[in-house]
Amino acid sequence: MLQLIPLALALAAQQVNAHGGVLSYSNAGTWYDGWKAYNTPTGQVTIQRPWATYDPILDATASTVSCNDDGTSGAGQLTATVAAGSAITAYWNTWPHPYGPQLTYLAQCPGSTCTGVDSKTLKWFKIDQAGLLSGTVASGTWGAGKMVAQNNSWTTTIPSTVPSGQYLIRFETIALHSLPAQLYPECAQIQITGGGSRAPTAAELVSFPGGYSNSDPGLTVDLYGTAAKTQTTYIIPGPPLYGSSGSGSTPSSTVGSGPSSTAGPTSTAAPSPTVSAGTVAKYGQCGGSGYTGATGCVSPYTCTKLNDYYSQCL
Ligand SMILES: *[C@@H]1O[C@H](CO)[C@@H](O)[C@H](O)[C@H]1NC(C)=O
Ligand SMILES: [Cu+2]
Repeated sequence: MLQLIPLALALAAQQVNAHGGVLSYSNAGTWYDGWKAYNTPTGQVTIQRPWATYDPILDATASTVSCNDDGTSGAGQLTATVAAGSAITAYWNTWPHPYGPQLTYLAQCPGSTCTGVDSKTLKWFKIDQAGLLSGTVASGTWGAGKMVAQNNSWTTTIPSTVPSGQYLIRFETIALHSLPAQLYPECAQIQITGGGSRAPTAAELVSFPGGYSNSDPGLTVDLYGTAAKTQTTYIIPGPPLYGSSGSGSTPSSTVGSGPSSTAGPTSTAAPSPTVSAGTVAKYGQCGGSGYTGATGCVSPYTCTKLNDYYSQCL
């Protein structure tokens, strides 16, 4: 019986260590500590939305899938001011799951602040994604592996074309080492300044929950099956990337002419478009190993290789 106590403690510790979330952010030299999920909510003051648990979300349609909590803001909720075109980095704990995609979304809040706005009521658009970067589904390098390799962090550039305003930014890593897929999203409140005039098109907008379904190919891929040994493609879940669908100035109330014909809650299995020349905004991704989105930059920018994984319109 005496042996059971240390074993139970070891298992409990392992369970916490096995998962986690976004613990902090940085932007333009400013550091932002995040919410501490296992501390009392009382007195917590942070730009991050409260979140409940280090455990994964195993149902892609769960009510918690927008921001890993009930969607509400904290009592001490802050908002970071972030310039359009600047890079924002999210930092995870020492991350144990290198097999799966990395995704970053924005959602604009309707009023003068996101504080008090339920994240489940917002429309989200994807500004960054990295799926299978090289190799095969069984043994290749994934976006999450890149995140682990770069200090358990992921840097996203706020597109300069995004309209200024109040937003939630949702960083997400998805782990595919076991099924159902494990979703780990966390959100922070930002005010984007100096932005542009390209609202996301209707085809680029989804709700969370709603943006994923449990049958999405990107959430049901089997890393250990025979097909995975030769498969070199992977369909990242969610809507087409911001800037890849429809024309550059289509307002969000108009249905875009992009490849995803509907943006309804269950229409999310659509893969990112392969080619849509001339639609990627300045600073948007236009190439890189494993990248499957649009490759043409809006005038006058050209697709510029930054490294093997990332080319950007500059
Ligand atoms: C790595 O991440 C930690 C936070 O998890 C941060 O404190 C540290 O500055 C980062 N190191 C570098 C070189 O960016
Ligand atoms: Cu885990």
